[in-house]
Amino acid sequence: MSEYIPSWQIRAQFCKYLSDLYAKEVPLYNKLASMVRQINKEVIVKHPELGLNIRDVDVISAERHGAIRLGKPQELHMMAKVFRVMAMFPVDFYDLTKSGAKRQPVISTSFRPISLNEIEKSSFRMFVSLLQPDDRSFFSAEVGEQIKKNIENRDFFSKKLRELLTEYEAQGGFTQQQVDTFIQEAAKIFTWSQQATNRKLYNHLMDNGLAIAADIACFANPHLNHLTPNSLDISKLYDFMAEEIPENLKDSIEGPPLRKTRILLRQTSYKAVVEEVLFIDESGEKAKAFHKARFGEIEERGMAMTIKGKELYEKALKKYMENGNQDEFAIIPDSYDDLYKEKLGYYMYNAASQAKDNMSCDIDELVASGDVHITPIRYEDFLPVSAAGIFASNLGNYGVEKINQEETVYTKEQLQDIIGSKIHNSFAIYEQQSTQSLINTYKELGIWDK
Ligand code: OOG
Ligand code: NI
Repeated sequence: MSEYIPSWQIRAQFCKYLSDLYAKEVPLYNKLASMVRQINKEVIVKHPELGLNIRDVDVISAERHGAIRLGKPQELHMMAKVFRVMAMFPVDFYDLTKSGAKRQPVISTSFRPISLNEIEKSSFRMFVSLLQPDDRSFFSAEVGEQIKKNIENRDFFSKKLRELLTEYEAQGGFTQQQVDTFIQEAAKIFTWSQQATNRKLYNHLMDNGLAIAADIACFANPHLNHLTPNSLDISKLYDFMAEEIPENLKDSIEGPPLRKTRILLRQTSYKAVVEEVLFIDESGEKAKAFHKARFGEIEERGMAMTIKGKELYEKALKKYMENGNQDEFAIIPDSYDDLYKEKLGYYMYNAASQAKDNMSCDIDELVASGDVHITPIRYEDFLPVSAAGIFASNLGNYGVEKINQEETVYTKEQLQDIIGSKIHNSFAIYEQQSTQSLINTYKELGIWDK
């Protein structure tokens, strides 16, 4: 037996460490986390059909994701190595320079577990964005250079962490003692330092709707900007937040509206808290200022959708963004059977009967006859327009509305080169999971070898 700790345990321990750290650093987040647990408890009691146990409320309410923003390619390259230890791999490419009403000068990916087994054990993931200071539709050449210069020499990966990563590569695993040090050292990257640099650049960026660039370029390390516990009923929790913390609440829930069937991802947040920071300039001169970066978010995950399903969602979303009418989403059927029949969502297949003679090998017939059960696969990714909405509201509605100059083209390949490995395609992952369960079901029903 290997003495090494399985990666899912490192991921779960890391998530818990960050959660405790963030709750300590941001009292409002601590309050949010307890509100999440309270509403989840109520849902579990009221809906026994969910098959959830009240004893598991802490696990059910644990964080599903966090987010950080990086300033330069080397930082992303190193971060990817840190995530690899926790079996968190890049999935999907999000270009936020072109998403949503307020554009942001970042491109992003999500580091997450990929296999169902890993996801089940700990689904924690991290949304990671990389600033694009060379994008001339956001920054002049002069400002772009100032940003780059300001972070040129920063290095928030401790010597100990680098050593550990080398050891990990050589050994292929970590002992619990190494895990403890790894988590402590990795968590340092995500802490809040209160110290900022280059007040002139900071003010310039803030004055020009580029709060995100200020948040990235004027601090020594990429503080965790939010964590997101899992909610079983986000609409109910939102109403509760409206009673308890009304002054901080984002004014809407991102994603699909409330429906009978849960699809994709619904999320909302309380807005970033105002925190005092101390600028120390080159001359040594100190000045106090206030910065808004750290917030708390909640999410409720539903079914992963096929390419066809997501296209339908995007079509409805586009219209909704134009006219504000939620009825636009009615083009997406609201029953799991219809979603299945129209091939809009991904499902796992399970044999519900014994192998019989003359069994059909048409999966749709087997589902209709009840010989095979289907269960929706949960969506594990993000939605670019929702992400842009979350960014904007937490940056005090900052963001650039229109790009006047020629648009820069960002590609998944560019981001892959920086990361140093392939960025997975979420559709392919869901497709593979669904197909594998279909094959297993055929085998169980004796159809496979016929
Ligand atoms: C990330 C915003 C995106 C989400 O849940 O869509 C995100 C950020 O603010 O850095 O986390
Ligand atoms: Ni988020």
